[in-house]
Amino acid sequence: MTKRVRTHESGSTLRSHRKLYISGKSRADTPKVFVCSSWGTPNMDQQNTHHSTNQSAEDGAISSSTASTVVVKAEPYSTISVVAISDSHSMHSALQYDWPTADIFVHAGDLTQYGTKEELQSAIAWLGSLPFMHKIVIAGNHDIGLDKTCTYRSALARRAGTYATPEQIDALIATMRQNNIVYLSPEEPSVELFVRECCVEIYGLPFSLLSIGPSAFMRPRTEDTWAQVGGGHYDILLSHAPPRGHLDQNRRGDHVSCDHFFAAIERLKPTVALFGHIHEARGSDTLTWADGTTTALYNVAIMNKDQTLSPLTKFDMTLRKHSMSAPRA
Ligand SMILES: [Mn+2]
Repeated sequence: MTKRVRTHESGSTLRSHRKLYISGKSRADTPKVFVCSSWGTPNMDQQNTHHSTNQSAEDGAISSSTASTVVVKAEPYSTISVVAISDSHSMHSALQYDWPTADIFVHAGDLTQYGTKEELQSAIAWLGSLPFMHKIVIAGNHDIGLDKTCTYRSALARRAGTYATPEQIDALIATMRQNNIVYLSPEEPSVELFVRECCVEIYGLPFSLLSIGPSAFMRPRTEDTWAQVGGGHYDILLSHAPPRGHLDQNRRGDHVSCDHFFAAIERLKPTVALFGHIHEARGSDTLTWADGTTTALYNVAIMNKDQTLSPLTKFDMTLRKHSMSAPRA
């Protein structure tokens, strides 16, 4: 796998934007193919329809007698699968999931309970052992040992280790990289994954609203934590806290989450938005926009009030293949 880094300006701050490719195949290496048929919506009945008269449909080889009717295959979409959880709170050794096959695994924050270095080391080792090609992780408000600015210290943390120094935080993040874990943070919030000829664009931030208790990456309601995302297209937006008004009700029934995350979803209209944090609001919902497109929302928190664990969330996404060129006139 190769990893490319490009920087681009977002507001006044340079943010790195990572590109990951499977099988060492870069975007530039991906051969261009041309489709002469119409580009309909994803339809399994159509996916095996080939519009070439004299090609081997299976091998995808170009076979045509005239340059103007070159056809490879009429499958402009692929379906990729995602498994997502959040809020494992150092209970990962208790997760007895029979992990399903999936292209991408996402953890939406709160890997730990107290955020100590030792808890994070354990969680990273567990993440590294999971059987997924791509693993995407953000921190949550409990993950103090990933936030150099957080001064909160739990009196109970001594049971779980010691808090990381800034240098040790860098080492923890380096360990994630060594374990093939993509850690999205305010400094490196986005990644492009190439899966089944699709480019999956993901943007993730760890923020939640300031409140009592473990307060890593917490911000006041007045701060627009999603201002840095700017414009652009993302298939998945990833946040520790939910968007306000959706899958964010606490036990009293109050909507307790982030206006700015909802505004970012409304602005960017991602295919999927993933989050956790409000454990009791676990579930899924769909937003339908005025143009008919939709955003699927998933609160993937797995920790229940009685410390039992919920099933993991798995879903498919149908995305346009990146390697397809626009149809010729
Ligand atoms: Mn949380």
